[in-house]
Amino acid sequence: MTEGWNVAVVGATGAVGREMLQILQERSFPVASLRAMASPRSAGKTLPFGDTEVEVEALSGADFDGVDIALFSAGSSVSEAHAPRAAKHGATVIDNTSAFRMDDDVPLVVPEVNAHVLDDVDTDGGSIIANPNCSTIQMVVALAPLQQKWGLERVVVSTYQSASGAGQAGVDQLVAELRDWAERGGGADDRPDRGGDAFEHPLAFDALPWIGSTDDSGFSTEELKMVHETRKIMEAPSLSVASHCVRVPAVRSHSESLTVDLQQPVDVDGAQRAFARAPGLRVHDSPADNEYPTSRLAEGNNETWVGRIRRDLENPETLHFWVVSDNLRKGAAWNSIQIAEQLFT
Ligand code: NAP
Ligand code: 3JM
Repeated sequence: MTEGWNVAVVGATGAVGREMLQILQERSFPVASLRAMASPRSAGKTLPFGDTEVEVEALSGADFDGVDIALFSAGSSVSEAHAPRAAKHGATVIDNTSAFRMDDDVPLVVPEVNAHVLDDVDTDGGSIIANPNCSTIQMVVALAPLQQKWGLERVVVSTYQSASGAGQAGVDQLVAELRDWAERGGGADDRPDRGGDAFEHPLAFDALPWIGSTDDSGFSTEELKMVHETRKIMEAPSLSVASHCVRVPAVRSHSESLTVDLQQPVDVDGAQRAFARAPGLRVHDSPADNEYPTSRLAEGNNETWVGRIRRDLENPETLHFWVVSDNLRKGAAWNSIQIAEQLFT
């Protein structure tokens, strides 16, 4: 390996980590050396990286000496335990977990929305930068052009989140349920009747209105992340956000229905134009031709797709629309690598 940066991917064997390796290659990110880290279970395994392979190290025994960029994606408790250590050894940490997102001194970044907060980051090492939750990221990409042109009053969002949002175990549970269903006969009465490693209930043939844990508010942690992270990224501390997060049996990509009250009347053509001009967004909105964003449309690409754009029947200041993006890409790996590109290339 040649000129460039020494990069470590923590959680490299996971759904997000594998996507990180893929995107580093796709983007020809200047990687001088690559280290792949995961749990001791994976130590010694190899992962493909372009034409080569990289051997996985156990994070617990790994030092970060010489690492310039550490991309963390192994859960919040792992980041809490190891990201400060990596930063102390001189790495710039880009963390995909919820561990540090709401810390006042940690930038929470979606480059299309608030790239300017990266201007103050010292790339000589020691900084931690947080990547938002997957559901928050795609929502703020779509809200940003509305905020700029019409101002935001209130956001109501319902999510339809894919199994891969719960990592590889989520995909594995869904696939196992469908395989068992087919083996049991494949009829309506053969549906799975108990949950698995990733979800408490069967996900196949159902929708589960509960993601994460909760506090006394009755909202789930996933819903609360969407409220608080959105306010921080959009620099709108009193923005009204109501969120309802639901797991659905899609494999990849999260979908969201949004109802947004604006500060001024909006027209559909103007909203379409504002979305179409906004960075990272693609409008796909011709329902009469069956053109609207689906999880399959978004899967494997870096775009955030918007469609079903319509003005409220009663209130001219209210816009309804549908937003879809690949949770493992823009919702995680791609957003992190965009941050790395902005800081280091
Ligand atoms: P995943 O498929 O379950 O992968 C988890 C990764 O973490 C694996 O590489 C695993 O290594 C590693 N890991 C687990 N425990 C570890 C430990 N004690 N020490 C070192 N490594 C450990 O999950 P994922 O979907 O990739 O997500 C990883 C994290 O990214 C999430 O927990 C979340 O904080 C964040 N995130 C996920 C999404 C998403 O849409 N999935 C979006 C945004 C952020 P082994 O293979 O060795 O077990
Ligand atoms: C998405 O406690 C945990 O490790 C939860 C892991 C997790 C997170 C998180 O909180 O970091 C799983 C799926 C997220 C996220 O992006 O917020």
